[in-house]
Amino acid sequence: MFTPAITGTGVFTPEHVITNEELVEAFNAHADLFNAENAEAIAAGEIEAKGHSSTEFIFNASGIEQRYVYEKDGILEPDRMYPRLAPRDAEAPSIMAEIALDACGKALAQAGREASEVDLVICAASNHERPYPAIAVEIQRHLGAGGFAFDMNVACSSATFGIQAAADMIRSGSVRRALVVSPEVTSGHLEWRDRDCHFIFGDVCTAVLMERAEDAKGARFDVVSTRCATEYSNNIRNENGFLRRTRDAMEDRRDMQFMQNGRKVFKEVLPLVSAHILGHLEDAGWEAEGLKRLWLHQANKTMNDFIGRKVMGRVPESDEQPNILQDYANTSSAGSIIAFSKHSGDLEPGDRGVICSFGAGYSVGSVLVERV
Ligand code: CO8
Repeated sequence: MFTPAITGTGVFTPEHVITNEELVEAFNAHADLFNAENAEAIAAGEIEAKGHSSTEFIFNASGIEQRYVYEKDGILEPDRMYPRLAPRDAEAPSIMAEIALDACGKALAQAGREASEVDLVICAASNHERPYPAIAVEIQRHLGAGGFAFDMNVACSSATFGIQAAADMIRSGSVRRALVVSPEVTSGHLEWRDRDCHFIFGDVCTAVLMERAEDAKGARFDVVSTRCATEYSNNIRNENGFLRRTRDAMEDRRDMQFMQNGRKVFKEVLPLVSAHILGHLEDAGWEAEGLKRLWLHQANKTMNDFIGRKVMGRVPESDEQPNILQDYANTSSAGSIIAFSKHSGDLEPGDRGVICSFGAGYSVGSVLVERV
C-alpha cells in the first residue's frame, strides 16, 4: 500500500468577468423585453411577469460579487442570455480539453512533473461537452499522458469523488500518478433568464496532481482519508439527457438547464454536510480544533459560515475557512479546489485541513489532508 499525496494544483481563470451590476442590468432589460412581448398573456394571467433582479439581493443572499465566464457578450444580450460559442472542427480541442490543458500544465509544473509521467486522467465535472469519446481521453492525448482516462460526473462533488477514486488507485498501486481535472463551463447550462439562479455560477477549470507520497519532489499534502456519500434528491436537477429528443414539447427549454429549489437545498444540505465532516474527522481520530483550514464548496457564504461554525465549534477566523465565491461565484466541482489551490501555500508541515464539496445528488465528498 502506498500513501497518496497531492503535489500540485492548477487553476485556469477565464479572461472575462461579469460583475453583479452588469448582470442585473442585462437581466432587467431582458425582463422588460419579456414583459412587453408577453403583455397580453400576462394581463390574462396566463404567464407571470418577470420581476427585476437586484445586486443587493444577490450579494446578501449569496456573498457573490462577480463571476468569470468563457464568453461574455452572448450572456449579456437581453434577447439571448446564453454564451455564444462557435462550433469547433472535430480535430480541434474541445473547450473543456482546452481549459483543462492550462490547469493541468500548472499542476504539473508545481509538482515538477512531465505529462508523460501521468498514468491516469479523470475529467471530473458536472457536465461534459460530449458523451464520447471521453473528454478525459482527449485531455490525455493532448497532454501526452500515458495509462488511461475516464470522465465522471457527481455534479458539485465531482472533484472530491475523483480525488477519492485516484487516491484509492494510487494506494493500491494500480496507478502511480493521476490528474483529477474539473473543467466547469457552467455558463453553458445555467438559465441566465431566471432571476432565482442567474447569479449563481461562473466558469473555471481546476486540476489536482496526485502521486505516491514517496515520489513527491517538493512540498506535498498527504491524502490521509477520503469519504464520499450520496442521498437522492430532486431539488437540484437538469433534464438535458440523451433521451431529450425522444420527448414531445421540445420547445420548453427550462428543464434543459440548471434548476433548483434553493431554499430546500440550503436547509437540507447544511446538516448533511456538517454531520458528514464531523463523522469523517471522528472516524479518522482527528480533533476539529486541530484543523488549520477548511476548504469548503463555494456555493453560498452563509452556508459556509454555518458549516464552519458547526465543524470548528466556534466562528472560524477568515483565514481558517477561506472563501473565493465572491470572485468566482459557484464553479460547481471546482470551488473547493480553487480555495485549496489559492489558500494552502502558507501551511506548515504537520498542519491539517479538510477539502469538502457538496451539491446535486445530494452528494458530499471530504478529503482529509496533512501538509508534509
Ligand atoms: N433579485 C431579487 N429578488 C430575487 C432574486 C434576484 N436575483 N432571486 C430571487 N428573488 C426573490 C424570490 O423570488 C423570493 O421572493 P418571494 O419571497 O416573493 O417569493 C425572494 O427573493 C427570496 O428568494 P429565495 O428564497 O430563492 O432566496 P434565498 O434566500 O433562499 O437565496 C439562494 C437563494 C442564494 C439560491 C440560496 O437559496 C442558496 O444558496 N441555496 C443553496 C444553493 C446551493 O448550494 N445549490 C447547490 C447547487 S450547485 C450543484 O449542485 C451543482 C449543479 C451542477 C452545476 C450546474 C451549473 C449551471
